[in-house]
Amino acid sequence: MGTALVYHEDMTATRLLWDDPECEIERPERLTAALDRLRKCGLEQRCLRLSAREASEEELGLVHSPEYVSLVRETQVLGKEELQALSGQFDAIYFHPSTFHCARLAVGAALQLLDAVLTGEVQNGLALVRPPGHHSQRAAASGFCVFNNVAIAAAHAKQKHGLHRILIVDWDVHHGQGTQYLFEDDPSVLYFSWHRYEHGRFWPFLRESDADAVGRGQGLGFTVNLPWNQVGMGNADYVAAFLHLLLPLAFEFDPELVLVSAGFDSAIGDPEGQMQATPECFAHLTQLLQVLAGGRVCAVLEGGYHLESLAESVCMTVQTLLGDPAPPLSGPMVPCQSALESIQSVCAAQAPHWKSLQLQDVTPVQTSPSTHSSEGRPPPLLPGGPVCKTAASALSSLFDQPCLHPAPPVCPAVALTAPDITLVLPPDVTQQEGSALNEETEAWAKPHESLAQDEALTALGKLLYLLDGMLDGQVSSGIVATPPSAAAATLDVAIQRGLSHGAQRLLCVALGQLDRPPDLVHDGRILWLNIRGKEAAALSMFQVSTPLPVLTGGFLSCILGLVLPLAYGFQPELVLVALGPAHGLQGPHAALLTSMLRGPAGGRVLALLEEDSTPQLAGILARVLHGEAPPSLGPYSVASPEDTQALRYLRGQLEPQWKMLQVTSEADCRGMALPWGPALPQSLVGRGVP
Ligand code: Q9C
Ligand code: ZN
Repeated sequence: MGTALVYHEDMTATRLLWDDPECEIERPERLTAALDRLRKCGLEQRCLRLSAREASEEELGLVHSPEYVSLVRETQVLGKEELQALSGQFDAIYFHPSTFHCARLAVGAALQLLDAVLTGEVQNGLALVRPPGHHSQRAAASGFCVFNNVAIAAAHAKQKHGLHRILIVDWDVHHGQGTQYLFEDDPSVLYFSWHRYEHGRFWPFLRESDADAVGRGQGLGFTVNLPWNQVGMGNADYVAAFLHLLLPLAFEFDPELVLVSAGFDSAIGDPEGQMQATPECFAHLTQLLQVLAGGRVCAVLEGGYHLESLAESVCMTVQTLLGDPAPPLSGPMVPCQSALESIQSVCAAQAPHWKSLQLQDVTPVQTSPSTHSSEGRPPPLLPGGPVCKTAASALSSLFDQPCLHPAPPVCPAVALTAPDITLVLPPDVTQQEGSALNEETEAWAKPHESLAQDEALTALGKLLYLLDGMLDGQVSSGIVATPPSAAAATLDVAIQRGLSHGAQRLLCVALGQLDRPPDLVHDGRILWLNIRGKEAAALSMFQVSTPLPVLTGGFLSCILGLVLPLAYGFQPELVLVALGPAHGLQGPHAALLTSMLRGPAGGRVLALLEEDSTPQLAGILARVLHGEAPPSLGPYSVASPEDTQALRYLRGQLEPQWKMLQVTSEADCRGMALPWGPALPQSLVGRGVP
């Protein structure tokens, strides 16, 4: 349905006219750098370009007082001295004769984007604006922000479009206190912000930026603050915050629209944030938000002061809005101690208001006194013991292996044998069909009795084409349908083929009656995850099974609390999702799972279905693999006690090895039993271990 990019060159006009080290970072080049990069990457050309309009004074009045609007209007005619004097009355603010015009364009851009999305003209979009908005309050400018662009957009969405539930995700590195104040008693706007806080020692130095500020009156629980108490937060910390905190709440809230206060001062290199998240991380954050609200995501620029980092992060965001798979994240996916403490304290503060957080252990943690300097990345978690150390080192040695070809932007292929489903194959895959690979297909099929019949063989042939296409980087994702009796053997061949092609890490998510192939290697190249409805068991860190929860809350906590943390920790080159016999998954559930597994695998997901699955299921999976939003799961229903127990049990088992599973800090899960000990294959032990 398309992505809008809203902009107006006039927004480069406002600038600092005097010396002020605090304000000089907010400069016109921020916009031109971002736009230039979007053009160079060919991304601007793929968007629907919209020229920003000025917001009306009535629209400004949705959140600002008439007196404040008049005050800003009057700055247009002031001289430099008067501008400087007035600016001094606010915190970290400069006015320029063009500021009023620019600030109205910034609000107008956000509104235009919102209207385009809510009328269905586009699916999502980004407004590239200056000045930013989230520090701006009803009657005050603050932190380079004059009018609160995102807050006005939210108020407009309620008033003009009749929306009832709007999620604002503020990933800027500063606390959007302006937005918080404007909606703190409003349950129709869920405001989530993470921000550099350092126990209150970072700007804007507010007590109400802490985790225990949860909203007031009717709005209790609808303000969610995640304070970062150390600098150096990185990809693992951000993704963990989304998986364990934001997304559970967001699914329970079930927003009709997602507004992003998209500041990129939370990215690596930024002088304000001092954080470590790479630009690719914003592709993942965007992708994670796109599963909400039917994919209606409106991102509006806030901060971001390192021009390179800003430009690249903007590109990552737009590329993902366009539906391209997120590039794999670099670096070990291990959240730091301080991040876990922060996430945990938010869970504790919010648990009374959200069912989705009640499954987690909510005992508040004591913030441990910092033993290291506040500069630089906090040291990684101390391993819980020798076992963890071995596992972690073995895993990191796996990551040293060269990567496969990167997946192409979007190029899914669908290979189905059922006649009533459209066959969509990219030319390079179809052309080879029936040629040399047929012999190879037969060779692969030979050991498997269930692959003897024609139908099974045809499906296998298609699977092998697709798989090779994916491993060579020609095709990003695919769907293959097999006869039910051939599902297990086909999956087995897919795994063997992947390994023989040189795949170093293959994640296999098997649903329904599909057993782990008996002769599978135990060397850590395969993470086998069976969601099959029997019992929760971790036979090793690479072999996990869990019951399939039936209620929405259980299903979501299984995906967000187990499957995705494992997948992000494993960083697979390829994911096989196999919907086997009696998988029991409804279309929307299967779509959500498949859609979210694109994240950790750089988009390389191969879905295996049974031939007699409905054409609707194949269609829905083809669409999510193409980057479309999965359909809504419907109203939230809480997880069953059994589901919660199973999840907790598996977490307890696997947390020491898979750090992305942690929501409690290390101290809390120490002492959990590890019945299977190190369970590391001999071939891995010692590899790359100092
Ligand atoms: N060195 C936005 O990112 N100065 N505003 C903080 C700490 C104010 C940031 C000084 C920063 C305002 C939209
Ligand atoms: Zn900021």
